[in-house]
Amino acid sequence: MIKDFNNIEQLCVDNIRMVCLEAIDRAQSGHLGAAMSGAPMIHTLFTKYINATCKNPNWINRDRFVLSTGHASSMLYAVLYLSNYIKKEDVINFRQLGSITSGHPERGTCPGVDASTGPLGQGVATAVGMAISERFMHNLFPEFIDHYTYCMCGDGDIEEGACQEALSLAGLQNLNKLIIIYDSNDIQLDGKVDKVLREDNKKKYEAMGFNYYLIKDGFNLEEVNKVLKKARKSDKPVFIETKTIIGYGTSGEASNKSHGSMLPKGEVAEIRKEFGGNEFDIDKEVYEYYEKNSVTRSRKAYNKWLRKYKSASEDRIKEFESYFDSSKIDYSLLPSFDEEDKKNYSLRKACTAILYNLQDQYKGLMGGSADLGSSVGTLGRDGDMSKENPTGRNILFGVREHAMGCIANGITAYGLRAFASSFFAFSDYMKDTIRIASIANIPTLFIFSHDSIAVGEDGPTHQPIEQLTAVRSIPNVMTFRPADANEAKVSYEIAMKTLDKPSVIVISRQNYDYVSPVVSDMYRGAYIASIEKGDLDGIIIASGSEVPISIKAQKLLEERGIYVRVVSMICNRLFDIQNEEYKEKILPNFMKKRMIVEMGDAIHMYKYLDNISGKSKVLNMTTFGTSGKLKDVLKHYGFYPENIVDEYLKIK
Ligand SMILES: Cc1ncc(C[n+]2csc(CCOP(=O)(O)OP(=O)(O)O)c2C)c(N)n1
Ligand SMILES: [Mg+2]
Repeated sequence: MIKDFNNIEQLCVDNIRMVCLEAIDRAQSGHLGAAMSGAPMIHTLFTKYINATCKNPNWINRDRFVLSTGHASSMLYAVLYLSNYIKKEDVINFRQLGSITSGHPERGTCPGVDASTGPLGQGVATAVGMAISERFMHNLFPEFIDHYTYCMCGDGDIEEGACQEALSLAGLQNLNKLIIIYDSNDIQLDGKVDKVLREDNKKKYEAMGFNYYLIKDGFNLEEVNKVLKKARKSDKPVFIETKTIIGYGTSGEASNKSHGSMLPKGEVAEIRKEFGGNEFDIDKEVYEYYEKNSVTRSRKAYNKWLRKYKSASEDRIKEFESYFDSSKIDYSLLPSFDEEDKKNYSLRKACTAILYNLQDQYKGLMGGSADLGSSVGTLGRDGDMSKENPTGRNILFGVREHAMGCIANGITAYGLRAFASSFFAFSDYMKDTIRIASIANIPTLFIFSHDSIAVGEDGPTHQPIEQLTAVRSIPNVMTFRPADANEAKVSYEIAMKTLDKPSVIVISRQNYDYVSPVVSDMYRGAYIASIEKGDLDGIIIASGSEVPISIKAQKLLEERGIYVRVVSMICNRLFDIQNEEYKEKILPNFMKKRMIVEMGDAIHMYKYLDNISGKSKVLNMTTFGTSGKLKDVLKHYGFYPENIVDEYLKIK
């Protein structure tokens, strides 16, 4: 790279490239290839288009920017540095323990990062969620919300199902302020892209409902600028393919050697020597350019918005802000369920009533299902969201679970609140989206029904076994498995009030035949669902639909003069953080005789047993289920009161 002070924009791009190379070289870790190929696009976006300001990185009307190629994080950090979000030391400390410039961008860790990215494909889908949110809010508050969602992606992204699912939906929804910029550098980690992907992108994305633009030379800044300008006037979402060269200017140029490998020792210093200046130096002209075209330009846009915002009526502002604030929900207004209701409601129906009530009280809540809305009972208010009805809060995701999880995360990260739902067996399609929500502290609501082998006839493919363990294992996730409508109501309330992590609510398919009144102990994760009627002999710990079966077993034992307690473990993570006194109240230490009843893998329940005394029994699933009538399947695997009694009596 040679400096050309007569071409300031090129000088900016090359300074960015130089700093990226040095940050990666110093860390001896990172991905230089995509930073070299993507630098012209990210530079153009930040200096000409993106309105977002370090003065208030959470400005609600900022343009959203998602770097779906999270591995190219160094170039994002470089422009965030030049735009005053972060310091030079942050760039120098790239990928070091405790630094805010982590290997892949992390929302909440580094200011200016709108989405945690790295798992390819998901960034694009998350951006679709943000674009949906923008359109929703723009239609309600055009004076406050009017911005674009930009997303840079790469070959790996567009090969991913989640990305394709999301783009297909974005086309259908006609999200015309969504601009996807695809770094088409022909290379990915294992080699040439055309060994694994050969498609006519123009035809493909036009067929999906996009306007497609090709930038033949992605390093031609005028061309990049011209196309971006056009893209902003589009009547459809935009897919811009920019042809570039991976690892440009390095010895690994145009080959997969430059994807993530380190350059030979001394090469970066050589490039710097030729370029001029010292390590991590930025030319004065570049600072000045960014100060004017990124920092000041954006700050002006922000100040202009702020003036307009402040001049709006108090009522209007209050109404606007209510979409981003769920704290006004009055939970005492949620429906209550008594013995009578169980005849009228399946747990799913009860959840529909709860969810409707929450949406009626809080207009920022929206969501839907992957074509199972009426089956899971998770329907949004105000009609189906569409181009014609952009404020409809029922999102028909189609059978696109992976994208649905990401889109819900995008909506929730935007500041609204989304729920995403399906059958529990298919939560596997969404697992990484729950995981990303957790890492990024996004409180998305994931709602699953058909939570056990009690699905019956649909058989083992539809009967979750290990899924409970899977979601309970994800750090920072609240997993609720309510046994009845009132437990479900409490689960929803806790989930809605939990703003720094996602919640997973798992409910049964079958009708529930048990109703407990709401008691305050339910809010502590586990409570005594049915107390022993005499001297305590042992404790049965269950969750979900196994609670009522266990209570029936309790009654049978009672007839024999054996008194057990049934504990409903609604959310083990919540119970685990209660104080010792409460834990002792529910699971007294002296009582070693305990039994777990769980119609799935129960690994997270073992900790409530006493391994030393051996006075314990676990009735759970260690194999897949089988197809058959619900009753027969439960009988086959021993999930009926008489068998629980038999198993309990075996505890010595
Ligand atoms: C879901 C997922 N699978 C695999 C990876 C590992 N990975 C990171 S970058 C990459 C190559 C992607 O190719 P491309 O988007 O063309 O990036 P480029 O080589 O151009 O930098 C792979 C496989 C990942 N981050 N996410
Ligand atoms: Mg590539």
